[in-house]
Amino acid sequence: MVLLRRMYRPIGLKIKYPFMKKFTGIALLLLIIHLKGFSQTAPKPYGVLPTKGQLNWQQMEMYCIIHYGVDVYTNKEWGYGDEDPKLINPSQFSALQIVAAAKAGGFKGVVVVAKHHDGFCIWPTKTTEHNISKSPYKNGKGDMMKEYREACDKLGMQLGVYCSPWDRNNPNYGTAEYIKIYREQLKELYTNYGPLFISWHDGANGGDGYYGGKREVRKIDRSTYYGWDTTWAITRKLQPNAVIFGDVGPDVRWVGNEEGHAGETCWATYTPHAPEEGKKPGNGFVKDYEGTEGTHNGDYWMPAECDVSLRPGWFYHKTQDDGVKSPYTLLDLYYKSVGRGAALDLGLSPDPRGIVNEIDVKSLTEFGKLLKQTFAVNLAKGATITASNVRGGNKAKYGPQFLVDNDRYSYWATDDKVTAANVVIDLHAPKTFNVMRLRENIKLGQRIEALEVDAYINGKWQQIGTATSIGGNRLIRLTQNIISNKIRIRVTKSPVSIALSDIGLFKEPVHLTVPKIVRNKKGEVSITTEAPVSAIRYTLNGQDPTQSSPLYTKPFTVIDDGVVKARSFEGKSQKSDVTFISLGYAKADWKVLGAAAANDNGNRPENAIDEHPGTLYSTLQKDAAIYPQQITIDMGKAHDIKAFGYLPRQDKQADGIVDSYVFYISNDGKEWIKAASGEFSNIKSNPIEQPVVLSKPVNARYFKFEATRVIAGNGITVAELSVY
Ligand code: FUL
Repeated sequence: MVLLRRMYRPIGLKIKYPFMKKFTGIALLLLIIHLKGFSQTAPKPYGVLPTKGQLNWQQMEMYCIIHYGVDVYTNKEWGYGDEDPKLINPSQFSALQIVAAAKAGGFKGVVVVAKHHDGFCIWPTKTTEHNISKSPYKNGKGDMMKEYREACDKLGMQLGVYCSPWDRNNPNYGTAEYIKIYREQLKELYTNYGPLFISWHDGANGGDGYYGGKREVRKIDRSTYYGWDTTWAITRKLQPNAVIFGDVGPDVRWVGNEEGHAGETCWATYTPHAPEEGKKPGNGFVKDYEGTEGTHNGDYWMPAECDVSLRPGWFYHKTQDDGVKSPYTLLDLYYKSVGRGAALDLGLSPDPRGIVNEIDVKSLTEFGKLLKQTFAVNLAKGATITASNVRGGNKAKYGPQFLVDNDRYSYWATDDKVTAANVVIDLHAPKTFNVMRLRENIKLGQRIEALEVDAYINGKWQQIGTATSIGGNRLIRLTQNIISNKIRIRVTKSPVSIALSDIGLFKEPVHLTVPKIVRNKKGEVSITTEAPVSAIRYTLNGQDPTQSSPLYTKPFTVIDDGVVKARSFEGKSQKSDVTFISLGYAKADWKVLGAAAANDNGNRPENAIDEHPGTLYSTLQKDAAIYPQQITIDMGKAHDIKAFGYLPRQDKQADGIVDSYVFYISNDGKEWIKAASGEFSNIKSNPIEQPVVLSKPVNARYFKFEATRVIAGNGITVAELSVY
């Protein structure tokens, strides 16, 4: 700089000596070069930008949401609000064990459900009697939030809170008084438990509940009732670095499903569609969930969070012990959430003891190991990288070497006019990889719309991957190993100059494909794999298959209910994750005895018992429907019935999904006994099979499924009914 200043000095001087003229010319030339190049300013930020809290959230990538409360003891997903606080008496509650389980999976924090829809508070709040101080836990002296805080501090994890706006216990719910109470609850949580990284506000709102004994339906207008602007002002004041999660932000948006995946293209920015509210973020302003993709160059920085439970439900149910997601399923979800710039929020469900079950801990720990193994070594480190354009020619400031340093925000940039450019990564020797990571410096906004990746194989460039909406994190999981010594990245579309900050090449350990198990109406079970494996072994006794379990050679029949587990093997040491299917009684002899009229022949009642989740029994019609509607089944012979299951439609549509039911049984098809009734909680957001365990097992040949309410549409839809 000193040198440059000296060189330019002559320009501003009166030329006293003729020889200086020559110098002046050179200096002018240098100045032009300098202005074009070395003094080039940083790229102008593009569109809306993340806040400090959002940057922290992005870097966390993964956290767990912990559901523990009265539902664990009543076997429900949504408590009604009339549960006795005395239910909370865990024998081994340990926040440390729970947070450690999350940490073992590589998660960076926990969001604690401090109050779920049932209204029970796991901290000694002053706002309601319905809290932990009324439970036997630590003789009413317990405070689980405090224990979580201490556990997080001990383990270096971040803490967040979930305090349900909907409260089925509170007598004031639906009135202005409740809003005061809710804000008071948040204030307690914000002031007494240290710094929080997230305040999580659920979208499920209003409906039936206990409400202080009134037991009625309370409807609220979610766009006006909560007065979110005032509530968020409290969050900003008391927890300035916390992001606020809601269906539509304001800081983090819901991805729109509880399956754990974002869209293949997923923008961190979003413009909510809310004509009546003037496109504002907020819990109540969404018409349709467009959270999966977001909006290119949207009005708000509002990246997506993918919430999904490790188990089928959010709360622990013993019957779902077989349904814990496997390490590779979690890894797959990681690519589909974190790998698409979103965050993965994995549900953990402590069991009645108050700790994360051993089955869950095992899967989490193995998943954590897989992640570590995959991302331990960035094979692009040490590479020589050349770029087709460097901003102002200033390699020291904007050169491609920043793509492989450890700083997420140092970056390679191009000139303003250059919106498509390449970098070539010379690895110096052939390297084997199957995962690529790309990141932009999001402090300058989300800029890159599309890029393509080539590898130099057999003397020529071959395209191996493409990606859209790069943003804070983009992982490309390749379908096969690539062996190459040179990689090329071609940014093909960007509205402004490029500001790419990170390139990684990684090798995910090879694993065998997991088999798929299906059963047809005749009761025949077939097990297949996508790619050939040397052996598939299975069990019918609930144990995980080992090398000595029966070898699968051809379809076999399972008439009774039970669990089929399978796993692929290669050689002596390699084995896949375990997959399973919970089977009810085979439906070979089942017949429909009667049903509310189907809307057309393609949607016949028989589709409800054909073992095809894709076919529907539907009575949906244009005009308002009358409820209840029923379907009656003759199982051909009497069975011991412990539970039944309703599988809602699996095509992402909500019309006709039943959320309130009665289940009858009979031995002659004439005299009916009510065996169960209730609601299918959370079926809208998480449309998985709804298992209902009967209060006591019964023996019957006939059953009748009665729908008393649906979540949308006129009529009912049933993908499948099963009996266990
Ligand atoms: C949903 C709730 O209704 C579920 O019970 C659960 O808490 C999940 C994380 O959010 O919308």
